[in-house]
Amino acid sequence: MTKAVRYERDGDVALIVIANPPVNALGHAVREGLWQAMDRFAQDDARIAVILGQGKLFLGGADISEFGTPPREPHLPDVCTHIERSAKPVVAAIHGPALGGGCEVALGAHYRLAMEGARLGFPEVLLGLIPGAGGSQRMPRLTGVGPALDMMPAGGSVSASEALKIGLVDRVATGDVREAGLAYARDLLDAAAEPRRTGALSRPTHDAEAFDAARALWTKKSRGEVAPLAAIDAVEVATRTDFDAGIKEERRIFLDLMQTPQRAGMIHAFFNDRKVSKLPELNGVSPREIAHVGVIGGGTMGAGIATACLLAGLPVTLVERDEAAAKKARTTITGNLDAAVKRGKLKDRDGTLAHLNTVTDYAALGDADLAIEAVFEDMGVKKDVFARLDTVLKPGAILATNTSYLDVNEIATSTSRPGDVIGLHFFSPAHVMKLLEVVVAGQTAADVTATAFALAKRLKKTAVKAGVCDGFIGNRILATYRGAADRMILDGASPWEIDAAIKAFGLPMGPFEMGDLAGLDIGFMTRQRKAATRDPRDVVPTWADAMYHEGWLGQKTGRGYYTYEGRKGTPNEAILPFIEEARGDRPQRSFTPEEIQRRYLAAMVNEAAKVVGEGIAARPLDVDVTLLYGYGFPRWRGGPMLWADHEGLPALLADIKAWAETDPYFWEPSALLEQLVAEGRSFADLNKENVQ
Ligand code: 3H9
Repeated sequence: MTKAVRYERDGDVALIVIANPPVNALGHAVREGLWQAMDRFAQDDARIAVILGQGKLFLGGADISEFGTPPREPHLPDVCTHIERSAKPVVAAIHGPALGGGCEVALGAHYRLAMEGARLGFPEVLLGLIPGAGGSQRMPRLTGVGPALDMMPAGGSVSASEALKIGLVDRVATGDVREAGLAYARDLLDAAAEPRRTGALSRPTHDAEAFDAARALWTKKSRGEVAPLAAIDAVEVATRTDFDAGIKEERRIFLDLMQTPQRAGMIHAFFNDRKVSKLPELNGVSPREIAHVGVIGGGTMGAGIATACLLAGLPVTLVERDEAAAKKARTTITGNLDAAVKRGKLKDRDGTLAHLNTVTDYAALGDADLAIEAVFEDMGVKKDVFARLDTVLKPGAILATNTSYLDVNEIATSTSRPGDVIGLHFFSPAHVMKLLEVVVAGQTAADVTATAFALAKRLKKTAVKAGVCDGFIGNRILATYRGAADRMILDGASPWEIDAAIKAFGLPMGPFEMGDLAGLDIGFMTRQRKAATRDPRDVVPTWADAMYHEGWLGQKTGRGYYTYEGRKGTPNEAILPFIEEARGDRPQRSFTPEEIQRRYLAAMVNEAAKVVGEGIAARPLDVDVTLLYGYGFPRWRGGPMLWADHEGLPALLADIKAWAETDPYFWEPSALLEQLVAEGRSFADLNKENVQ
């Protein structure tokens, strides 16, 4: 037996306990230990075995850190089959998550008990894979193809009671998992229960309609991601072949996917999700306690932030300038909560709403531990709000601004406590979007930053630390790749070609569709704001100004780069004369989708390298996470910095330098990129050097 698996006895019952913290991942030692435990069970006089996990969960799945290394025997599919072939009955007693390979071990057992609070699921597609240890063959045999098609392409999971309903488990219990597992085993012994092998069940019925519907849905949703459709294929295999052949075919698909860059991209993203909050400067720093949040401003953003806090169980006091605005904010928040109920994210709307206090007097914030300002994006207005907050907030309270580009250091000067000031840049809609940029200003105290990260976790958001600059990490990089798109228009590409190419790359929207959705007045205002400080060599999209003056502001006016009927847009060719005028006698050329993608991505990466080089982002991985969660960058590509590493930094820099010959201002290479190329290093190397 390995250290990771213990074999114990309680009377007639063998207990096989997996103890591999933190998540009982099925690494080599666990697989070997499970194999040996099953051998021992076969040989001793125990009459039934219970497999369970030690700690807070059953099994977190295959050990992801082993992916990409040569596989070592015993392989997980064989371990599951070894369990299933046991001549004596085996029970899986599941508490907490049983995911991927963990769920497959449970399916290898003959009986399954789930504790309340357990979750069974197959998240493999979120790693660019499919279940690879019999899950796609055993689950449909137990539940029929419907639940498997709901779960596997989505990487989803079900609760204990849902699992019972669909036949994935046999019993749900409460209390201690070991006690419940023993009790179930004894009940099975009393009933003289025999081994019941899922692999021996008959083939699930092939439901052509269900497969067609699943393929149609995932062809649309997956945008170039291959694993969801491969998961559907694997489930279909279960309906067409016998079990052994099905297992072989599932393994083949799994191993093929293991070799893909998509798998590498998804796993890069998985580990970055966790690394992003590990900052050396926060080691040993305790966050402040947050029990009451104040929000200033109840527009879309403020109401979204208040909703996010309420959904996380935090009482909110929202300050608006008058009764009418406060009432409107309450209505917006109520609507947000109603939508959360509809999406199944909230049960008790009224109870949650009872934690909202809408007021017009800052004095009501006296008890708040954190106040988040979400008022009009203007330095004077923000400073006024912060000066007022400074007078009413108790000592130790945190003053946060939701600004998306303004200088947080300057905002902090309007208070007597700059150490308590921080930027919390939420993305709209704030109660839905996962990203939170934590903007750490010059004097922000370490425990204030730690509190921001703790808050993000509580709000179920991914926090990225950013430094102060115009646009921080995300919006600064966005401004640059939007600039690349504008330059391609001047050089001969159409907005619609650019949008199509960017969507083909895997983003949900192209830049011009995005502009239409956000409202083209926003871009116009930004250009106005920057006009005074704009470098004369910069390109101004004069056609976009002309569109603004026509009142073509995008979806909200029914016309922008596209003309809308409902949400569906068709190219608005009436903008072409404006574009022609902007092009003047500039030489024109055509662009292939690949050329468009390369310029757009190169601009993104070049600016991102500047952002890292200047210390605005701590590491390349912080940029990857920002673009993934805030800007729709396809997760299966891992992020722009991983994309750049795959493309090869020397080739990318060579392209940037070639474009710089005609447009040296825009394509000025990042010093960091040049340095990495000169030293033969990659962004991945930089990540490794800067991760704890
Ligand atoms: C699979 O099973 C394939 C099979 O079908 C076929 C095989 C042949 N491996 O998330 P946390 C680390 S594919 C290795 O903060 P939580 C994680 O990096 C796999 N490491 O905890 C972190 O490390 P660190 C399918 C893993 O309590 C630490 O554990 N399974 C794994 O919030 C704590 O993680 C999945 O996709 C792993 N499988 O949530 C499940 N999982 O402390 C992925 C975690 O150094 N895991 N780590 O940063 C999860 O969803 C969550 O971790 C879980 C616990 C819900 C389990």
